[in-house]
Amino acid sequence: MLMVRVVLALGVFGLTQAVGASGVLAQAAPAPSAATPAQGTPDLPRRRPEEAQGDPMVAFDVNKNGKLELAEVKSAAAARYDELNPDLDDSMDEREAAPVLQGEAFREADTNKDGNINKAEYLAYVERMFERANPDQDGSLDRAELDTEAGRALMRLLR
Ligand SMILES: [Ca+2]
Ligand SMILES: [Ca+2]
Ligand SMILES: [Ca+2]
Ligand SMILES: [Ca+2]
Repeated sequence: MLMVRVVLALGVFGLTQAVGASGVLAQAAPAPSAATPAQGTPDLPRRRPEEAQGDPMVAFDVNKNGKLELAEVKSAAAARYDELNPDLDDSMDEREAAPVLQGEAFREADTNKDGNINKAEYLAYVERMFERANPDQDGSLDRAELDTEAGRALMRLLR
């Protein structure tokens, strides 16, 4: 009778140890690898590029009057030009300009036809696009004007 109890007790003790050990292993091994994608993946598909770039009114309306004036648009365009032309050589080739100007638009902006867009050409092109987006010629773009094809084309030159 005593022998049976001892064997039983040893058996239960051994079982508890095995479960305990495998329980520790199960928690220690998969936990870090499972936590990494769980934190990274759910955010990525939700965040669309338009949301990441934000509202143009919020981004560029420096004087907060609810409209974009030509000066605000040109200052944003100048900053974008510097960003796209990190060698600061006042000459944006077709490869550097690709995020904002391609094909016909690049040739239209390149008014001296040297195959490069200098900053003055870029700002002059931005100004022409501003005028196209501003049919009432009141010197500023309101939300309705930004929400036209010409308005959206202009915004693509700024970011
Ligand atoms: Ca403004
Ligand atoms: Ca350059
Ligand atoms: Ca040029
Ligand atoms: Ca206007």
